[in-house]
Amino acid sequence: MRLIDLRSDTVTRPTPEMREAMARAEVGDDVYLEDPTVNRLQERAAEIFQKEAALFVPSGTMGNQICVKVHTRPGQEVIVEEKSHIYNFEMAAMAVISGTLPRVVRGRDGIPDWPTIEAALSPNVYYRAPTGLICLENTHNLAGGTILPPETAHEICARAHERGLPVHLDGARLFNAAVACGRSVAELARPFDSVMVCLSKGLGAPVGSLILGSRAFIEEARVVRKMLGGGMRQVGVLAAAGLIALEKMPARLAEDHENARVLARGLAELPGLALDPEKVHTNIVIVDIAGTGWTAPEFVERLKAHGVLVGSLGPTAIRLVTHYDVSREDCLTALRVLREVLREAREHSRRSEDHMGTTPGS
Ligand code: TLP
Repeated sequence: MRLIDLRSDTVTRPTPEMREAMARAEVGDDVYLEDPTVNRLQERAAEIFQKEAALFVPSGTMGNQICVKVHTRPGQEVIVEEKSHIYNFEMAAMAVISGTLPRVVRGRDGIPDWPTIEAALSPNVYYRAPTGLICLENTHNLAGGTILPPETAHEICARAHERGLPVHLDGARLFNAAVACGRSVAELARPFDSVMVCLSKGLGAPVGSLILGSRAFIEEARVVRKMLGGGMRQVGVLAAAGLIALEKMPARLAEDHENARVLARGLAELPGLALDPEKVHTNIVIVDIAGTGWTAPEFVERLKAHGVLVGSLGPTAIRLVTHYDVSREDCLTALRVLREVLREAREHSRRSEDHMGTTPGS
């Protein structure tokens, strides 16, 4: 049975063009700054994002954590949104690696506003840990791929900079945001002091993320990357795929967004599922399944038995992510499977109610 894998856009496999480029990549030792393909990827990324410099890193998590470390010193607080990846899925790395304390704020659809952030800034007194950094996320994963409005980003960064505070962007899916709101990634990245963007999610590269920032920032980031064991050698084989991800793949992300909307509209019609399809603007669909009577892990197992893989997020939420390796046809098949599984569930619960004599009138 062919599986339809909607767990994440991280599952995408390299395209034939990427594999070809990987096989042919010119390489050197990148710790000596001598890998021509890595150098080309970094230069090209800096150009596309209109930042002074870029650094290729093994993962989004390492990219985010290098940025936290370069921006802060131990004993400082970092403002993060309560559902952010940096806070929920990076294993307390900012505490372990940077000695910093997350100060959590709540956002609407993952997007905090400046007054909320301002209220969480540390007062300027010696017996309180000072705020060292603010982190934002675009698109916001756990909020369902929501887009950080450029105006909100500008406002937060401008106010933060007035106070001498840097702002980091977890832009793992910044290309999705750019395509969905019709702006360039350079424009969305402009107000931020550092940006992390992933090549290995919707853009389809097998491995790798980039950090972007000033030349001085990237120099320091390279030192921290090495300290964390992220100095890579003939890594041009990966950068070659990254270059194709960067140049060619953004153009097709609109297709993933349209597939996600098709899924969302279809799911919203199914009994027991709750979501607002109007809120789906990129490639992530989060659905509350409390009304089915199943837990998310049970529901995920049922779907898996029918060849559809989705992710579970907490006790009653599931996540479906569209990407290069799922077609419109796959999405329609997944919807049919979901409808069928939910119908079986209703029949099952009706039969057991009959059996227990709990059906009204029995
Ligand atoms: N997200 C993964 C999981 O870790 C949840 C996924 O399947 O979506 N920032 C954001 C916003 C992310 O969504 C992710 C990965 C990362 C950072 C970390 O990237 P990696 O997995 O390369 O360390």
